[in-house]
Amino acid sequence: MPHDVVDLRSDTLTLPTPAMREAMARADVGDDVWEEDPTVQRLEGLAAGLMGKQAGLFVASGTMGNLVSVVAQTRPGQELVLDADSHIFNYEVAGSAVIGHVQTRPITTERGFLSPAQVAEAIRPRNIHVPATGLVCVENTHNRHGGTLCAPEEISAVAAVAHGAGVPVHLDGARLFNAAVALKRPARDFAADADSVTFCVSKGLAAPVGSVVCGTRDFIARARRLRKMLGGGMRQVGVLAAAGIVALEQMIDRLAEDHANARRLAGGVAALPRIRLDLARVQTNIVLFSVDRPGGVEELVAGSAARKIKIHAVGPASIRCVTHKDVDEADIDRALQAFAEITRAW
Ligand code: TLP
Repeated sequence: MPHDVVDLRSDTLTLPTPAMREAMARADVGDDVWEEDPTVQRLEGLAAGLMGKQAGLFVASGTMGNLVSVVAQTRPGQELVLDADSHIFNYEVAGSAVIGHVQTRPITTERGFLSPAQVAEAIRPRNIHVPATGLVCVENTHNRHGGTLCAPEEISAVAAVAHGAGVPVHLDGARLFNAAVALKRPARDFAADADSVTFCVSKGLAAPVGSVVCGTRDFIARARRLRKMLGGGMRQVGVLAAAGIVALEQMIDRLAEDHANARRLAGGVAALPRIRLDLARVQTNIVLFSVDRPGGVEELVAGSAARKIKIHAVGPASIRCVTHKDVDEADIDRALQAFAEITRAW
């Protein structure tokens, strides 16, 4: 059955699979605030195993996972070092500042990843005038840089510098499995030197809700208290965790299809007039491009919508398309056909 609407706005729009619905209906549940939900415990154990960490914590969203990770590992008045285009800095409603009383230190990078030298330079000296550096964050894959990825070794190199200064590292791995599949490396390699890691089951892995935070038992105990403080202590939430288990057991390997579709889309988009797209940056399931024509973004978004293709402007001159399991090759070709019609006169 061809899809009526082709939705390229985000992989968060994926619908749960029939296997997920089935698992949700059958899930054994208990009160998770009492730590009595067996399905949540299974998901957390599975996640911790995949990340090579002692423990996991199921949270409502990537935003909540990042927030509890930041707050659990910093003290008020400390500084959080991160890329200037990071999700935490741009799209998490300043939670680190509001809840954690942490100052962010955004650093501009070329493809979303701080180099070890940049981290070394950003870490504050001991000095009565300056804040202490509390945490370094890495985002992989990188959303605002268009799904770019970094290798496990790059994270380890950054962590070595941070740890040398006594500073922990958090990995915002909302789309970590996309990086793992693209580089054919186990997810745990990326998390090896991160003190905490968050990944989402609700994006390309297609579960309806949720992320898992992983780290040491002690860190997870602190994160659990913070989750409760934020109102994220959920009760018979095994019905949601059940879908997360299916996501981890069945949906990781197929991310390769999304990456192939992203390359197909990018190849077509790059050939359109007045479009700037760096094909070397199309490394996973995100296609980011800019439109070099006043009003061009609006024309493309509206023209696509009129053809039942949903795309998303992420800046006055840029558009992001995200591939996922509810978009197939035929949908990509339909989107390319629409873009060609809209830009024909450009
Ligand atoms: N990203 C969403 C939007 O918030 C922009 C998307 O559609 O891409 N880290 C990264 C790298 C993310 O891309 C996101 C979500 C999050 C964290 C937050 O996850 P949620 O949406 O579950 O809070």
